[in-house]
Amino acid sequence: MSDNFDRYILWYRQPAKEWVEALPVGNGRISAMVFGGVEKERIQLNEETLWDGYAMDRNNPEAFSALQEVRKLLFEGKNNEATEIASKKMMGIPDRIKSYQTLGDLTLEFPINGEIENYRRELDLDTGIAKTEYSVNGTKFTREVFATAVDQVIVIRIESDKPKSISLKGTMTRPQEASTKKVSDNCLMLHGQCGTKGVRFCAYVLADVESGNVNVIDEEMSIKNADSVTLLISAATSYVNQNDTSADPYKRCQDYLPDKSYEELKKAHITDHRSLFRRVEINLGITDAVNLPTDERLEAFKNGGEDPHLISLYFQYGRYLLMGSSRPGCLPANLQGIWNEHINAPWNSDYHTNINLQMNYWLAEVCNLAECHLPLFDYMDTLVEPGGKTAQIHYGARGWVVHHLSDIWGFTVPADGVWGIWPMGSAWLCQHPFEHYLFSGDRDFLAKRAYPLMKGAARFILDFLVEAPEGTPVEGKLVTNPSHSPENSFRKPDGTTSMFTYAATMDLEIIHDLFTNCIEAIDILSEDEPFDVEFRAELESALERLAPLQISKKTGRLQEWVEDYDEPEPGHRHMSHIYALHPGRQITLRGTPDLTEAVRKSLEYRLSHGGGHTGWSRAWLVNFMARLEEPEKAYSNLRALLEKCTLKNLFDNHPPFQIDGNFGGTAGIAEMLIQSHAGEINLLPALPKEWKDGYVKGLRARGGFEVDIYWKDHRLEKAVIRASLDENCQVRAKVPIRVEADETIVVKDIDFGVISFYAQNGKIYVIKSS
Ligand code: FUC
Repeated sequence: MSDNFDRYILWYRQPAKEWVEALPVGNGRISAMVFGGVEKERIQLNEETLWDGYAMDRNNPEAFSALQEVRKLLFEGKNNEATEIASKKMMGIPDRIKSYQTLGDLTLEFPINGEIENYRRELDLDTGIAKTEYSVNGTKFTREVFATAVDQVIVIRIESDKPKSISLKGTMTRPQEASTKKVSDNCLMLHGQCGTKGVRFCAYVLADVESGNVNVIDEEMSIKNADSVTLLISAATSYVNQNDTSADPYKRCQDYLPDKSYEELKKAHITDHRSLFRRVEINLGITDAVNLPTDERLEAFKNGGEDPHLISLYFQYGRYLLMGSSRPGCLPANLQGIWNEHINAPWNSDYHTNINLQMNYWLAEVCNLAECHLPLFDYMDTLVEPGGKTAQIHYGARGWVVHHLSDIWGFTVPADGVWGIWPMGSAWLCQHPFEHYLFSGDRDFLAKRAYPLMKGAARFILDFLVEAPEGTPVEGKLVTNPSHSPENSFRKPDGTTSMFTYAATMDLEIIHDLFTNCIEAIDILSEDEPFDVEFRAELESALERLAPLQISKKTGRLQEWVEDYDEPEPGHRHMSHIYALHPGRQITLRGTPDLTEAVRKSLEYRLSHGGGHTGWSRAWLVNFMARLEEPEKAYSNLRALLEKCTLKNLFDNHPPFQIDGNFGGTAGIAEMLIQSHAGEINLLPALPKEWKDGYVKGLRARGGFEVDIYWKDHRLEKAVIRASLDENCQVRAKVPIRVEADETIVVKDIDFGVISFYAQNGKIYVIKSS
């Protein structure tokens, strides 16, 4: 089987009727959704810093004094009284976030005199170019759109095979707070401001016309009888950081406009794009369905057809979308990545930190896009200061805290409702920089970037933990209070329901993860000389005293709450208490068999009550089932993700569109093919029968490894492991394996299908099944 980069194409026989059929391009900072209309082309634009709102102090000075009272009531089982006080006194002021917004639309109108034939539009994931083609009266027209990270503009190229046949009218509009203006005879500008105190923004469209002529009159650009047209769109706002919106968007827009030809821009763009995209190649099998337009393929798949290549395409699309929405130096991918047509987006297209933002990055390391992970760490850095104030004012704690959502203005207070009092966002986020270290082995990053963030988040938790009083099921243990199992509620024996409690299982798991990661980091950084000894001791003793995970005596399931409550919504989309299985690693198939059995039961129960009904929830199930090494269950959830939660342009449908399902789904596919969270590289841990022959090249494993895996007849054939560190390498497969290595390497056969050897930086090891 050979590489098939030329097959990663989404294509359609008709223009997009709605936004969720349009095709996305993005460079991490600016983006476009291309509709591909023939007479009227809509190109909807975004700039990642165009958020409503501004920085403000939202801390609630009453919160800390209410905390003691709320804690007491929760320990006494007076959940509803605690809810009432907390809702009044512990929320941020104000407790609502503002929306990430559209920049506006570029509309291009083309005079069409004749019949339209041979229409096709596509998005080539390997080049990052969206293309629309059609002919009119025998003249062929082609349009290309791409967002280049090299030159920071969106490039639109219009060509035809007949001289002087391109004419168009172009306008730029936005639903509110903007106007358009002529800049010069070939440049039009859209500009405005969010409210009176928000960011100022601006977008330029600059035309370069070959023969023919171009003119801007009032608010319209008009191009007549050209051979070809190149339109460059630059966009910027006044946002510098959460406290500074003093940049000049006009100057930024002018500076971004490159002095390069279309050919030069395209060449540089493709080289850059492929340098990331081509690191991973996947082939799960190819059927005739590969020749169908993407919407028809998806429909056939929904009707029960098998199309393994559609899953390869979906996988690569996840990588493509991360590249488009999260490049170094930019903001991280939000709930819609970077693509949003609304002024008031669903959930404000914000950063939800009780799963969604984290899920956006589950694929980053394993799918070989580690640099696309960096915006998340830069963003976390910006939350340390405001999160430190919130920690102090709301909880009297040191360190930094983030609750269940945030924005680009340093929002760290509890928001929305009482379920927003969930001070675990920072702790969960800190898994990410540590994972970045685990995959790369970059000690400098660990010392300078990851550990300081982790330590601050752990500092907060250490101060936040309290001892459970006498009479509670975990008496004498350290617990969180107040606490939530994100967005889920429970029913107490007296029939009342609540969400608000202490010691929800997820908190304990996140804390376990954070503290063990901190201890591991301290040990690594202590190799030359002891480091943070006292803090390490504090973490160890807190871990020992932390309330344990509990398996229900009644049901055998892992308890979601400190007491074995009933659930009003047993199929709830959040499966927070299973965090320890994924993305955590406290529960592993071979390391903790009893807990594994309990989470298996919990998941079965959730699923049998309609669990996984939103896109991201379904994607999480794929990851869970992969970790349980249940190939068919992982596959059936992946199928359901495509069947029930995927739009025509392959965007994830929560509903509505929310990008986490794409990213979580891609991560889940990777997790079915390789895992490395349990101290070994597990090859093909959950390969379903539907993927008979195939390969995946360039996935990464913790310990600095890059891995290619080939299989035939559902059986591992060969794996190639490239080491980038000197590191022990333990490999597991479902068949007996051996490693081809030189004699200097000592190989231990540990068990059936498990070998171990010491890998050296720069060397390549070939694993063969025997
Ligand atoms: C959480 C989820 C919702 C949605 C929102 C953005 O609140 O419970 O399903 O994904 O985030």
